[in-house]
Amino acid sequence: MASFRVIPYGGELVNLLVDAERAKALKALSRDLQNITLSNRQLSDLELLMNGAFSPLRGFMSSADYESVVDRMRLQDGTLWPIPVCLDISETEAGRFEVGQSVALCDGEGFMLAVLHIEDIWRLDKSRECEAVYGTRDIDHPGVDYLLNQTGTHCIGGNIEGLQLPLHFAFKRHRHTPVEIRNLYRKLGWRRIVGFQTRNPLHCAQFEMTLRAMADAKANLLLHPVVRRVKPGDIDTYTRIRCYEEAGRHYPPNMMLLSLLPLAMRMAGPREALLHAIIRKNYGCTHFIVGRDHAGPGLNRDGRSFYDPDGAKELTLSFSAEMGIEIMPFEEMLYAVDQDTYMPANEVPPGDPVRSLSVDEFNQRLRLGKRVPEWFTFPEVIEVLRQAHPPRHQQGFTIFCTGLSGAGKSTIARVLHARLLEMGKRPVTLLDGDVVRRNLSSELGFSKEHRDINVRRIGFVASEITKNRGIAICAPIAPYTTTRRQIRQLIENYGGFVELYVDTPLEVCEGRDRKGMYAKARAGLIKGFTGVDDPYEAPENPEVRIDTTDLTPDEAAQEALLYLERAGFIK
Ligand code: PPS
Repeated sequence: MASFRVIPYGGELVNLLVDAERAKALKALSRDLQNITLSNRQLSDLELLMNGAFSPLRGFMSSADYESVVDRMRLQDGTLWPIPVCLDISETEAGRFEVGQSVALCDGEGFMLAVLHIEDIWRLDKSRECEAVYGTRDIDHPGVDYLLNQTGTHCIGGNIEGLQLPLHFAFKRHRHTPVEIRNLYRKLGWRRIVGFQTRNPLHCAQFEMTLRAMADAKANLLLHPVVRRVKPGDIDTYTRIRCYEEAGRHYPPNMMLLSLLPLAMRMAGPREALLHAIIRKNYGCTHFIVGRDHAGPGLNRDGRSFYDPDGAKELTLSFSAEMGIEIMPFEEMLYAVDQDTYMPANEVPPGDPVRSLSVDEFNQRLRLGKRVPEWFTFPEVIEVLRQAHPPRHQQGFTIFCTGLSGAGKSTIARVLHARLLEMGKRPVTLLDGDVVRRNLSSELGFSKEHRDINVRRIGFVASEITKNRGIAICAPIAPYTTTRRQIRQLIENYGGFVELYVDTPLEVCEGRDRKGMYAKARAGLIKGFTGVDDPYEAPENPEVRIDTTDLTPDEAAQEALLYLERAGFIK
C-alpha cells in the first residue's frame, strides 16, 4: 500500500455555481442564447462538474484536453485525468454554433442549469477513444455501445457558469455535494474516511470488505453508490437505495455515511477506477477501496473479461501518491463455509470449502424466483429485492415479433394475444405494425428515419407496459438491428424481452402477397419495400425463431408459448 501522509477532507475544489447577482445577469442573457437540452448522461456530467466532484475541471473538455486525456490520461497542463468529459452534439447542431458563443444548458423540461462559453467545436474520433479508453470496439461493452451508437459526432468544449444543480426529488437526505460532505465529516469529527464505490446492492461480501477496510485504515466509511443504472439487468435505483438503507443498519453506529453519487459510469475498468478515486478524493475521502474487476462490465460474448481483473488495482495503486488518496486493493471476498465467515480469496486456508455467487448470478436467481443462499445477503435486503423484482411469471414482458411483411408476425401475435388473455394472469396489449401505424405513427412513411421513429415509439409503449407488469406483444417489421437492440436494452430495464424472429423466407412471403404489396414493389409502384429494395437485417440471437412456411398459426404460436414456459414467463 502506498504510504504518505493523508490529508483530511481532500484538496482544493472548484465551484462552478455563480453567485446570485451573476445568476440574475445570466438569466437576463438567456433570452438571446440558444439552448442545448442535455441527455441523462450529460446531466450527470454537468452536475459533477458544477458541484466540484470533477475538480479541477471547469467545464466540458476542449479538443486539446480531450486528446491529451485519451492519449496519456492527463489534461494538457499535466494533471492526471483518465476519462473524457465532453459535451457531444449532432453534426447539425455543430453547424449552428460558433466558437466564442455562449449556450444555455437545459434539463429535459427546458430549465436552464448552466451557461457554456464555447471555446472549441470539434469532431470526435470515436474509434480512437474506444481503443484508448475502453481497450475495445466491442459494442457489447456498454461504454463502447454508448459512444458508438448514442453519442453525437461532434463536441463543444468550454468553461461553465452554473446556475442551479439538477433537481432530485427522491432520497434527498442522501444527496450531498463534496463541500456538504466535507462539512459533515467535520461535524462528526471524522478525519480518516474510506470511500466505497458500488453500483449493486450491498450484500454480505461487500459489507465484510468495507468492515475490513474500515478496520485496516482505522477509518469511517463513505458508502458512495452511483445512482444511475449502468447496465441492462442492473437493479433499479430506488430499490438499490432501499437496500443500502437496510444493509446500512448492520454497520456499527455512527461509522457509516450513505451518500448517492450521480455519476454516469462508462464501465471503463482501470481508467474508470482512477476517475472514481479522484472523485472520492474530492468528496474528502482519505482512502478508497478498489476490488476485483473494478468498473468492468464483466464478460464479453466469448466469456472473457473485458479487463484484467487486477488491472484497476494496479493502475490506481501506481497513481495513489499523485492523487493523494490511499488505495485499498481487495481480493474477491469468498464465503468460507467451515468458518461461517467471509475472507479475501488469498487468506482462505488451502482446502477449505468456499462459496461465492456473482451479482449477475444473484440477480438472475432473483428474476427467476429461485432460492438465494442465506450466506449471500441480509434477509431485509432480500425482502426489498423480492418486492421490487418478483419472479419472472409475475414480471412484465414484451414479445417483439420481427420479420418481413407477410412473414406471419401479425397472425402469430394475434394468437399469442388471445392465448395469453385466456390464461388471464396479466393484462395483455397487442401493438401490431399496421394498427400502430394507423394510431401512433400515422404521419410517418417508410424511410429509415421514419421506420426508426415508428419502432422506437412501439418500444417506448411496450416498455411502459412491461414496467407496469403487463405483457406487450409487438409486431412491426423492425428491420434494423441497432434499433431493435436499443429497444431490448430499454425494456430489459423493466422486465423480459423476447425477440421472436418470424424467419419465413422472402419467396414464401412474396408468394403469399396477401396485400398485393410485393407485386406493386416489384413493379416499382412502391419504393423502399422491405426485402425488395430496402434491407431487412436478420436478428442473430433471437429468443425464438419461427419459419411459418409449413406451420399453422396455432403451431407457430405454440412454439413461442413453449419458450415462454421454459423461460419462466408463464406458469
Ligand atoms: S417498420 O419498418 O417496422 O416501420 O414497418 P411496419 O410499421 O411494421 O409497417 C409494415 C407494414 O406496412 C406496409 N408497408 C410497407 N412495408 C415495408 N416496406 C414498405 N415500403 C411499406 N409500405 C407499406 C406493409 O403492408 C407492412 O405490413 P405487414 O403487416 O408487415 O405485412
